[in-house]
Amino acid sequence: MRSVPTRSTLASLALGALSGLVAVLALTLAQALLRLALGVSPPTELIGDRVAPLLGIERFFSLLELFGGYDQLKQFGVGSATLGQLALGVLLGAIYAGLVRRAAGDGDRRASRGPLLVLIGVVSALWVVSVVGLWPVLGTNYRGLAPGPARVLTLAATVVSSALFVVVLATSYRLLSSRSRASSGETTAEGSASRRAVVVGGLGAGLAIATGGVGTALFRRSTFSYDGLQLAGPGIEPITPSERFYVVTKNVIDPRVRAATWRLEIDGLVERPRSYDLDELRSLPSVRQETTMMCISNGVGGGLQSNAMWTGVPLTELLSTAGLQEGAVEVLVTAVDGYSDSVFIDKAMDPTTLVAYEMNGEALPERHGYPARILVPGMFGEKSVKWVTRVEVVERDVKGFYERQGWGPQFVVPTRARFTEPDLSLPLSVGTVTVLRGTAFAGDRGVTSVEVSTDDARTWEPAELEYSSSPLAWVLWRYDWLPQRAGDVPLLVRATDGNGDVQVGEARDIVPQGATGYHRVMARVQA
Ligand SMILES: Nc1nc2c(c(=O)[nH]1)N[C@H]1C(S)=C(S)[C@@H](COP(=O)(O)O)O[C@H]1N2
Ligand SMILES: [Mo]
Repeated sequence: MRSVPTRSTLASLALGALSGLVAVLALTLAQALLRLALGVSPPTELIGDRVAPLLGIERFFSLLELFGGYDQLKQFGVGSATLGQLALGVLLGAIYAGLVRRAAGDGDRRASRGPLLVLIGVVSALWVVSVVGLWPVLGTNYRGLAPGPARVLTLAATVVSSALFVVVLATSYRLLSSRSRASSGETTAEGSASRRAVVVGGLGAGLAIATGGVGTALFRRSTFSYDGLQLAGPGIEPITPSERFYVVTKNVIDPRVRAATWRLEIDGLVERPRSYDLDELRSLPSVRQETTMMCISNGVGGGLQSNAMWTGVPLTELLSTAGLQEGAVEVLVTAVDGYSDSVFIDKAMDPTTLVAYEMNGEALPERHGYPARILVPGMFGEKSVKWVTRVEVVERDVKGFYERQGWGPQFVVPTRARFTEPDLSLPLSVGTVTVLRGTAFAGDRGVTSVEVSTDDARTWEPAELEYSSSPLAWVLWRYDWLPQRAGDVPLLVRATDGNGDVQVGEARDIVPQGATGYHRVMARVQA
């Protein structure tokens, strides 16, 4: 028969739970401080990166829909992992208390080593499970350490914080639960016990406040305020100001790379592997190159695209200096946030593929990859790895972060055009010329012409290219339209690329290779 827990058993379990809470708060605070100061990613954050590529694209998209966006999904991910960690801490505290009570029941107070050993065993087992599970992403470091040292630092941090948890748990539980020695009088014993309770409670409250404070500081640095920033009309400029340039990041908190520790390694199948620091990279002959970028998940008419003037070193120069070996198939590009993507060797050796360190004449902004990013014209933004630290020449096709999720396998930007002005929520008038404007982009093939249809794709009229500068960049077009009848009029736009190919009119989903189809909008025309 199971014994009914006595009140004091429950009291012990409660004290254990409280000790567990104090200990897990100490652990969480340590993790948060390490994240803030040294860019060490805690398991609660790493787990998202470990799981995201495994999700499968459909599941990923249905989760995005379920949570209402990437930001919300990320918040749910870290939030629930953190809550899970807190709950586990509390549970371990209660279990520990139960074990200690059981051991004390056996009479020998010295036997309390047993529970401590069990606690150490359980925490070690959890540590092993998380290290094995998170192994592929342990090389992440948001201050910019190279993957090798980053993995060592992350491992050291998990060892230290696990040990901290055990020590704080055992100590607070001892403080909370120990009766004073037999020699002391009852009142003093209770007095000191409650004093200790106050100390532990105060410690817990202090830790909670400190954790909240550091958590708030981390939240302020999080990407929630800008991830998914779109560039919408009206008033789209030829060169997008860096602050308005669209942003996509997998991270909850983006890297803040220390230029002093940053290195770019060129290795793998090369004769002379080497690494560059930022000064060395900047001292190499550079090019200025206007290039438009677009995310694979940018729907027809969407604003996950922007155009900037980049400065950098052609990757082909670095690869040639290193000397490609026979059998090179791809370069695998890795970044400080654990993100990676691959580029076929021909594209990597194309003189327009850059290691860029300036955007619009200034050092890359942090959110766009400071101190350096890869820029792969003609391919979706996924390939343009930010915060790059390593370019490894490999002999096989390696899948990137999103490719493993199921995107691709083609990442070539299809030709597409869109309307950006006027604001068509406002009505237009019959007989009044309206200036329609928009962008058109054809990867690295250039846009040679843009046409507009005001009769649902029966006839097409040429638009004027107001801005057209480089095959790697978008064009800005305009079309002066004179509405001739009242009612709802569908407007369509299409572009032709530098190969003379008219854009695909057939609508294709965003998943898995990026959307195609005409941007079709409705104008409300009044008499
Ligand atoms: N290291 C790293 N590089 C990255 C990403 C990332 O999350 N981490 N996101 C990619 C995606 S999906 C896109 S569309 C582009 C966006 O670049 P931008 O934010 O500078 O516009 O960066 C790519 N490079
Ligand atoms: Mo993207």
